[in-house]
Parts: sequence; C-alpha cells; structure tokens
Amino acid sequence: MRKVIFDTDPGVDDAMALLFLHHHAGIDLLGITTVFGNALIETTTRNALFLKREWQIDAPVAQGAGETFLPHRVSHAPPKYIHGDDGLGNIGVPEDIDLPLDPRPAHRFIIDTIRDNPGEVTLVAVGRMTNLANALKEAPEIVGLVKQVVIMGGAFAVNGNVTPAAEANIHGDPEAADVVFTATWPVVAIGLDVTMQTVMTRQALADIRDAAGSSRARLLFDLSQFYIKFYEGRVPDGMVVHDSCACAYVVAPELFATRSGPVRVVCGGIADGATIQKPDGRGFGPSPWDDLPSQTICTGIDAPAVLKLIHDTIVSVRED
Ligand SMILES: [Ca+2]
Repeated sequence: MRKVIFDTDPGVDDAMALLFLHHHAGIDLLGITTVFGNALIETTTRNALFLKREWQIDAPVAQGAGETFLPHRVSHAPPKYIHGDDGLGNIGVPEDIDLPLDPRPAHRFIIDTIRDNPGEVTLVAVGRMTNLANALKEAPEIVGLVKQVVIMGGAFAVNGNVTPAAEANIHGDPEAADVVFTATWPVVAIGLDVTMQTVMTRQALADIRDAAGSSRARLLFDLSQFYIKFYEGRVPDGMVVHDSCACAYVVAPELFATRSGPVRVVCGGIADGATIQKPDGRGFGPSPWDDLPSQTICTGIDAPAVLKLIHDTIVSVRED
C-alpha cells in the first residue's frame, strides 16, 4: 500500500482525482490538505469536507494556506468561470458541512504525518504549492523523510494556461513552487505537456457513471458538467483531467515518459510562474540551475491507458 497525502484545491478535476485515490486498492489515503486556488480557501476546504462526506472517505481534512508563500505577492482571483462559483460546478454544495476539521493547519499535518511514517509518504499536490513550501520552511528535515512528491503543475515544452508562459498551479504561487522544486526531495512534475493530452469525453464520463452504478459516480458526473462546458471549443466534448494524471503517475509511472534535471520557477516579470528545466547531461554556462537536485518532469503520456486506469479504478468500487 502506498501512503498518500492529497494536497488539493477542489476543484472539479481535483474531485475526480480524490475519488481515484479513494477507490484505488493500492493507495492508503492518510489525509486531505486544502489550499486556495480554484476557489478561496474556505470554499476549497468546505468542498473537501463535502466530498469526504458524500464519498465516505475516512481520511481527515486539514485546512491549509489562503495566501501565497510570500505575503506581499498579489494573489489572483479564483477562476469562477472554470470550476463554478462553488468550485464544484455549481451543483449547490451546502454552505456548511457538519464534519470536523483536523485541528492542525495543513502544513503542520503534513510535517507530523511524514514524521510518523518516515520514508513512506507520497505527497500528491495538485493545487498551488503553498502548503508544501510552508512545511519545508517549518521543518526542512522532512526532505529526507518523504518517499516522493508528485505534483500537477508546470508547462515545460508547451504554453501555459494562465499566461503564454505559466500554468495555473505554479502561476498562483511561483515562489512556493521554486522552493518545492529546489529542495532535496524527489519531485515529479506532471505538467500541461502531458495533462492537455488527457481528455476524458463526456461519454467516457457517462460510461463511468453507468458502469459504477453508484451515487458517488453520479455526483462526479454531475459536478463535472460545468467544467466540460468551460472546455467547449478547447477540447472535443470533454474535459482535461489534470489532477488525475498526477494520481495515475503514483500507481502507474510506466505510462509516462520523463526527463530529469534541476527545475527553476521564474518569479516575477512577464514570464512569472514559468517552469524551466536544465536537462541533465546538457552543458551550459554558470546559471541559477547549478548544484540543485535533479527532478523529474513528464514529457510523454499514454493517455488512452491513463484514461482506462481512471475508469477501471473508479468503477472498481460499485457499492455506496
Ligand atoms: Ca487542482
């Protein structure tokens, strides 16, 4: 069993990724930590509690950062036209969910859980990297205690999706992402290079709903419709399942092609939030990439196999 902390800003594609982790037989979900991004922190946390309740997830929810790693940074407003006013496709999530939060802030939950499970925890981070950066700031020694850090974020050989240069999770807190990439823990970045190739059609999502025959899969289908509408004209009748790609990597890395080398994040200027790797083995002059740990970025994906893995995993639990 792979022990996972899921750091997330639900978020429609976050919701699918959470159900994937919850249903995968090889995943032991130790906790859900929230971060601002797709919506304000109060909303993403409420949504995590809502999904925990609706999907009967045992893992605790800990609320994380509502502001960037560096407090002076101007924060970008949540993109309500992508995930809806409520962050879950305007399905009418209740204002309050009667479930307790973990008393700790997310970064402290991450630190404690890593210390309690040395060498065993995989951090799967599919929102802004703020909680991870805050955890590193408070307890730098966790770099040696984590098994792996798998993030959805970045755009390496392709354009961004917020600006021509930057992908949303990185653009939302570039300094935090640079801290995460340059720390001496093993990071794998699943960026737009591969996620944009991974489009689940409306029909494929309906097939999951029908094959699972559960209220869980019906909820996933319903909350995804607003997001599919956003993607109209961008992809053929469906949605990009960014965050599920990161979860698929955790259990099936063989479905991805990768490249190794130190990664830096551009902080400020017109390319704010751009991610740039110095590939291992390439010679350059002295640069800000020197003497930093080699990290892994994904350059290719077997998208049909990943989509099938998502389907098979979500329908593997048929009971409510
Ligand atoms: Ca997300």
